[in-house]
Amino acid sequence: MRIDIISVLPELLEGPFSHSILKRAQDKGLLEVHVHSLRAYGLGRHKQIDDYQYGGGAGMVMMCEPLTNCILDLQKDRTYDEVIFLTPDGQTLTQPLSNRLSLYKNLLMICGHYKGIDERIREEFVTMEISIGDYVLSGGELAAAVLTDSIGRLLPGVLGDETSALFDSHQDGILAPPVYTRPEEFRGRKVPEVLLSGNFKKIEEWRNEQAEKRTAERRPDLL
Ligand code: 6GU
Repeated sequence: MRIDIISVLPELLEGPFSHSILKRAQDKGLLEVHVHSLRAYGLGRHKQIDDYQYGGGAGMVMMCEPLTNCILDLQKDRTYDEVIFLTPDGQTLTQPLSNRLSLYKNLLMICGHYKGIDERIREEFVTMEISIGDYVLSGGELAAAVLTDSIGRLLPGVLGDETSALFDSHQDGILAPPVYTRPEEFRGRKVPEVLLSGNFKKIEEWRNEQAEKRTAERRPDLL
C-alpha cells in the first residue's frame, strides 16, 4: 500500500513512521508513506497557503489553489482509492473502517490546519472525511499518523505473528483480555492459575470470559 500525506507541517510526521512496526513495514516494502509539503505549492514569493475567511471571523482558511495544485500533481502519477480529509467533523475512526481502508492500494490524506480548508476543496476532491475522536487537535497531522498506523499494522506480513492483529482490542468488537509475563508472582499478585495449566481449551475459555467481562465493565456500549 502507498499512502501520500499533504501537510503544512511535514516535520510533525517525520517521527511516527520511522520506528517500530511502521518502519519495518516500509523496510519490507509492504507500506510506502510519502509526506508532501503544501508550502511548496504556496502562492507568490511568500508561498502563501492560507488567507482570511470570507464573512469575517477569527482564523485563517487554507486556500483552494495550493491544495488543488498539490492534489492534481499527485493524481498525475496514480489514482487514489480514497482522498481522505482529516477533520474533527468527519466520521469517527473505528476498527472496521481501518480494516476496510487497509484493503486499498493508494490513499491520499489531507491534513487541515487553522480554521480548516476551503469548502470547495472538500466538494471537489475529498471522498471521505475522518475524525479520530471527539476532541480538538491543532492540526490533522497527528490524526493522519494515527490513521496510517492503524491501517499499516493490518497489512499482510507487517505483524510478525500473522494472527496477532486478530486478537487486538476492538477487532472482534470487544476489548482484549489481560495478559501476564514473568515473574509468576509480583508484590503478592499471582498470575491466574489457568494460564499456567497448559490446558489450551481452558485458557481460551478464560480469555473469552475476561474479554467479555472487561468489555461489559468498561465499554458496555460495544456489546
Ligand atoms: Cl482528524 N483533526 C483535528 N484537527 N482534530 C481532531 C481530529 C482531526 N480528530 C479528532 N480531533
